[in-house]
Amino acid sequence: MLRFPGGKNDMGSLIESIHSPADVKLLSFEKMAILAEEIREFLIQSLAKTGGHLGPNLGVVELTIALHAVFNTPEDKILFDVSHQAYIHKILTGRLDRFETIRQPGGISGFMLRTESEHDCYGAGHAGTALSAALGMAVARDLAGGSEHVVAVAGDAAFTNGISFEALNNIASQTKRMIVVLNDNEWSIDRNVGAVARYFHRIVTNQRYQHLHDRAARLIERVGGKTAVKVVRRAEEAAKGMLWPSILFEEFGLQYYGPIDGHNIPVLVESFRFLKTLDRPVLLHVITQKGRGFQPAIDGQKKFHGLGPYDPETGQTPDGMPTYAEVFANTLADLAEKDDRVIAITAAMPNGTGLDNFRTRHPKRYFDVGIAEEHAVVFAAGIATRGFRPVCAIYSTFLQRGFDPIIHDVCLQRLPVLFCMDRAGLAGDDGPTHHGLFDIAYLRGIPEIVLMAPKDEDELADMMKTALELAGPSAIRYPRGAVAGVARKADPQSIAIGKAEVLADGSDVAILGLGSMISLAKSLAAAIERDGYSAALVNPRFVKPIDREMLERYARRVAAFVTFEDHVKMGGFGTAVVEALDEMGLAIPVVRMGWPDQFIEHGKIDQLRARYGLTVEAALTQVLPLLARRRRRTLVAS
Ligand SMILES: Cc1ncc(C[n+]2csc(CCOP(=O)(O)OP(=O)(O)O)c2C)c(N)n1
Repeated sequence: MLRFPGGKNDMGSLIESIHSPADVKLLSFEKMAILAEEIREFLIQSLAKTGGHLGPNLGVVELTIALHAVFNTPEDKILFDVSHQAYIHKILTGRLDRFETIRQPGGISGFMLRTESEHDCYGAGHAGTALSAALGMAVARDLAGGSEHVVAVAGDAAFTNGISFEALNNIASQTKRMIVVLNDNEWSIDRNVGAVARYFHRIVTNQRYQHLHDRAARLIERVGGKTAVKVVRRAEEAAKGMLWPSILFEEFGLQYYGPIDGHNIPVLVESFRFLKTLDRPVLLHVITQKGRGFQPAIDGQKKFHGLGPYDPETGQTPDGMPTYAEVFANTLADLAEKDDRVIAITAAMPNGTGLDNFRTRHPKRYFDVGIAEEHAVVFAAGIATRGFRPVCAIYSTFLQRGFDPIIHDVCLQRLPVLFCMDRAGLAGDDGPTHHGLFDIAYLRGIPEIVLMAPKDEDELADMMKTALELAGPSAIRYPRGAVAGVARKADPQSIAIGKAEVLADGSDVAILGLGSMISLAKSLAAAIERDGYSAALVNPRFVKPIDREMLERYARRVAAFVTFEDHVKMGGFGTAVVEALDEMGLAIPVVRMGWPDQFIEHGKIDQLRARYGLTVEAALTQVLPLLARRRRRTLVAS
């Protein structure tokens, strides 16, 4: 029997009877409404244990039921932008029995995953891809002479993203059949921003639309669910009556329908039935409420966008340690008190990056540009040309979107932009779309940039101060979550560029732990010393410029280096050490500890480190034979 721990006992029968979209199609509108309520209750109870994107999913329950009532996946293709709101799609496509494993080690993903189900036609995790990928599928269908429908579901915030507009620019000239669903809840993670958000808001609040919409919706509800041809035709007419010209989308060549109530199943179903008959690309504007059915999520939109476990009655979450994001944002706000050239820029992540705090203290020097990382970087470059000190706070994984402008706009022009990369390292539950495992590799090869990683929160503040004093570009990477918990100085101090910090000297092995990996390096040093060897422990601080003097000094003394990094080994910090030693003509073994050349699945960080050998034990098995060899040689020589 079903899983409504603490939930309503009389619920659960319908949801359990849904094994595939075919089962949804058998339901009457009344039954679909009951199913929607069961799914809500199930999500609230289940995600309370696993965590996840509760708010976005509560908003699209009816929308997803209606999509599966009308379209036939896997033949028809339904894409979700970001795909953090695809939980109901997972439930309706045969994954209810595995749902409680979502985001858990070995369990189903929190995002669409092509390898997980034939119903997941396209994987995602980053925003703005659904329209382009859907257009690709529509064009491929047209070339192959297929007849399937392609539906892209994208949130209002996806339309703050350039890729969505690049796709819009192409859709009408490249296919005659494609459906875009604009899921408009007026929220990104924070309030959605910019002219596009204001434009959607004006449509939704227009009085004339309200009147038209109410009339049409009443008619559809009266005839809805009845299949007699005449009645269906009347419903279609009513759906057409919802046409409300939107200059923006019409100019792009998409016929615009809506806005319609995204919680009204009959209206949604009839609208989709009508839209699938059209031979032109269309956009259906659907109004939904994020967090619907769970008051704490409605009241706490930002928190419930995505979160860890919570109390399913009250929405309370356990108190946590301060995070790197908080230290970053408070430090930046402090530095901005003393330096009015400091500007903070976020790409739709004021909450996650901590910049909410900066906004409160320096509202005029705070910019949320929407989900527009590429723009954020070029925008920062422009600001920097005028003598300001822009700081782009962007997660490591999302800054991948800004790669070209970091080279072309920032570094090539040697502009003093600081990139603060939160979530650098394994992200854990969110999985491979969100792991920040590539930033060293993509930044290290760019001339001019200074790249740092602090061992703790106090050093993060020092590095920020140092970076803001530089004449050129810089970047700081720090991990997700709780800080190390060290004592903080009253004021940050500048540090010497390109100088590592030697925490303990030693003569047999030099262990370099980049950033928060210093803790593994420390444990390895202790384990090695227990075996009677002398280990130097080094906090490298800088990936670039790397401390060659320190490397040379140890290369002449020790039998081996060990490098630890929360990053792929290929192109990472350990590679930088190997390259520097090679360039200096110093032949010495380097044991590189980092992530292998493959995508790492979602899961708990400790478990994944154990699985992939990013552990003290794994390092020991590689380094001890090297040390023993030298000891044997020394004994023979003496
Ligand atoms: C490139 C990129 N930048 C930032 C994010 C972080 N992010 C995840 S969901 C989201 C907001 C999505 O809002 P919307 O598309 O309107 O969907 P909603 O959650 O409101 O349903 C953001 C900013 C991301 N996934 N991808």
